[in-house]
Amino acid sequence: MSDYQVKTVPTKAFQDQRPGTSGLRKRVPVFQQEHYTENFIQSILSSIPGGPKDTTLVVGGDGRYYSNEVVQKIIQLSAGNGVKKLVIARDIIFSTPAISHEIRSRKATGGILLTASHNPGGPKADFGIKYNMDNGGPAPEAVTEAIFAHSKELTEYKLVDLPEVDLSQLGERQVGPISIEVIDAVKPYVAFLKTLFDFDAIKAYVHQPDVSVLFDGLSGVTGPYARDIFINELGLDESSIQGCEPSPDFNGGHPDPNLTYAHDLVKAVEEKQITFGAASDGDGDRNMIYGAGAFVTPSDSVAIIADWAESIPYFAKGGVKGLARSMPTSTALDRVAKAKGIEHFEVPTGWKFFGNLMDAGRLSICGEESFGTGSDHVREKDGLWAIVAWLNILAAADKKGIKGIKGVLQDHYSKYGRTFFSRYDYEEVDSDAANKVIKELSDLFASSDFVGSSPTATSSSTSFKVAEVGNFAYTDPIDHSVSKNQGHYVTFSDGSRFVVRLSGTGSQGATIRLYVEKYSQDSSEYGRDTQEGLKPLIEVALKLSKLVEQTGRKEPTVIT
Ligand code: VG1
Ligand code: CO
Repeated sequence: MSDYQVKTVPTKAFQDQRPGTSGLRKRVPVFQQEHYTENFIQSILSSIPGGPKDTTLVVGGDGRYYSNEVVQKIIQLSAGNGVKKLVIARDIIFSTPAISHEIRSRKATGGILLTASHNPGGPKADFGIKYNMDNGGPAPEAVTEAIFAHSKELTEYKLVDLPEVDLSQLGERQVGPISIEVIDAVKPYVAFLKTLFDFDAIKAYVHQPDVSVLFDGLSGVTGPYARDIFINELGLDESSIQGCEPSPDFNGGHPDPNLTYAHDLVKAVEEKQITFGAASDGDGDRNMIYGAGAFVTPSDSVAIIADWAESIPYFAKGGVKGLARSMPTSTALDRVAKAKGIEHFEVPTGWKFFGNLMDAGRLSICGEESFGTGSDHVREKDGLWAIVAWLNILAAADKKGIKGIKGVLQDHYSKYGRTFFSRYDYEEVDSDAANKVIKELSDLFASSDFVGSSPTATSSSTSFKVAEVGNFAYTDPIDHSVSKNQGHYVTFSDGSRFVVRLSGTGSQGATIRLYVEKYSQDSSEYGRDTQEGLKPLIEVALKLSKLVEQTGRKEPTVIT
């Protein structure tokens, strides 16, 4: 050890390293500034509860541009801070849920995840760094705030100068004072999935003559995982996967599985009338389920998985302890929870809020409207898990004569009614204008006669009576920590509502998200187009927030 000198490097603190909804996300040139990345890694290491000394950390990411440079820095800084061992994925390709699983199964101290998720990659695009705890889940606010506080004040960081480590070779080696183990990050995760689901039933289902499958990895991290699942395990042929070669810039695409960015998948599914289409995002924690003529909204997806949980061996065995959704996610899940008499929770946006409930044994299945669905098998949302869960459900439904995605959706609506849901994103809006939109709503909520008033959508002269308003705050039922300012909501007397909040994952300017929801038990509406059904509500939301006036944006950037 004495051969390796720990070097103390003087630095100047940056003031903009506050982790957002899911880690620190900035443009690559920001991370490339001298000391910038080192400072943030040092802040993470210094904020590990109990300190960095003698810890084991799992490291990997979606393989986006600049990943190798950052991993080499992590190795040197970890060595400088007394970390005992780093477990790194071969070529860094490690999906977010698979990292979560690896941390848990190894009982590691935590993990450093290199991803900006669904944001584009490349020299001018986004990079991201996130810390996960020993439960495999994203660091809670107390820890991310400690990282931020540290980053604002640090004056030096510690490293050991080491030669570049070759991350293409499997195996464990000693590099100076630190042990580096390069692992196959795919096999253990796929083996784990096989213990959760009924792969025999899924295999029989996907090989039926009238069933076809197409998965799109959007050139993100899930490619090798999907190949193992769909080709090796389920025995499907090459034509059932696309976009499965991870690329540092996602092949110039936007690795976000929604109707806008996964257009290649949507097009292929419609053209070839594929029964089951699916996609996941850059780091593999999001999913989209889309069959010919049948799109599953993420809000419906989590409700349906909860409703069919008994067909999934993991839940059939362990039971469903509780259900949860993020606040803007539609209330479809709540209706399943009520019907089944299961405890359910509404938490702020971001997966970190589900972890405590899972650790306390009170939550099994949860989801977010942003194409995030998952369970307590890990502590991250899990794209491939959701996709395999759907295949498991379709196999079970098929045996009951309920055919395909459309059949499962119709069956669900006839049991529970239909929740129409849509999100409008206004990306890279001027920050001042975005703040004015929020201020507009705050002022409106403070006025004494707003609750009880009936704003009208002029185009259809539909009016909605305001029943309740607020800025969502959450008290964690387990550790009683309070998270305030989590989104402005207006609920109307017919149960419909809208929510406005600012994104915490953007890297430039501000992104305003507008979420609208309407519930219907009128079966003549079940087949209706979502945007049509929500039109009057959207009009009212835009009017009340003065969004168009304040931002100059007539149309959103993305509608999901
Ligand atoms: C968005 C989504 C949120 C999700 C987060 C991270 O956050 O709305 O539901 O948990 O992204 O997902 P925000 O603050 O931009 O609305 V991922 O796949 O980017 O890790
Ligand atoms: Co993601």
